[in-house]
Amino acid sequence: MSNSRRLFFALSLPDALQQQVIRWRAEAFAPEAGRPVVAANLHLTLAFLGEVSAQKELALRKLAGRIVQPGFSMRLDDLGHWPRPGVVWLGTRRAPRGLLQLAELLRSQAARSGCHQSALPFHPHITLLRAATQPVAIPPATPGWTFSADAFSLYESVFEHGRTRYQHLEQWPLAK
Ligand code: 3AM
Repeated sequence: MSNSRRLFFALSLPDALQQQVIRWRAEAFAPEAGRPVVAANLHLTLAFLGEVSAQKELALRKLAGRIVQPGFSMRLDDLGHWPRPGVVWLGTRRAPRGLLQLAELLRSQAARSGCHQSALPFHPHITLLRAATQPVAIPPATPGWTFSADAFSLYESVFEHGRTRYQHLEQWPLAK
């Protein structure tokens, strides 16, 4: 499977929001809480595809290009810790319908194309810290940023030189 790639659909965070989040994170969490995700890697995963052949990737890109879904806004007003995967995350208390519909569509297209989909319900989140397997003091609140999504993207997860980097491959607009 040498020409397969590890892919996922996600929402990108605007650069300004990435910078606000990492500045706040440095104050809000102790250094030993976990390994901070670098600013450029902050994203909200919509559908994880796994290792995908070039042919399947092409088919999934075509399907993504036909999606007509409205853009949406959400408040990033929720925080949590999943000790088992060791993830501290930023999320929303009220996921907008547009977000849930988009994720559902991408996940069902992926499943129909043979990409195994987790049976766990979709929990929209932006991973802030990894390797957070010990108890973490979670701040009582976030600054309550508003995140507006007007597009979604396909990314490749590349592991090289001991690091994971997310390569942006293609973006599709959400309707106004
Ligand atoms: O950073 P988050 O949590 O949004 O956890 C992985 C990351 O999501 C997730 O895909 C994103 C890009 O790597 N991921 C990795 N393996 C996965 C799997 N087997 C997975 N999600 C579901 N099932």
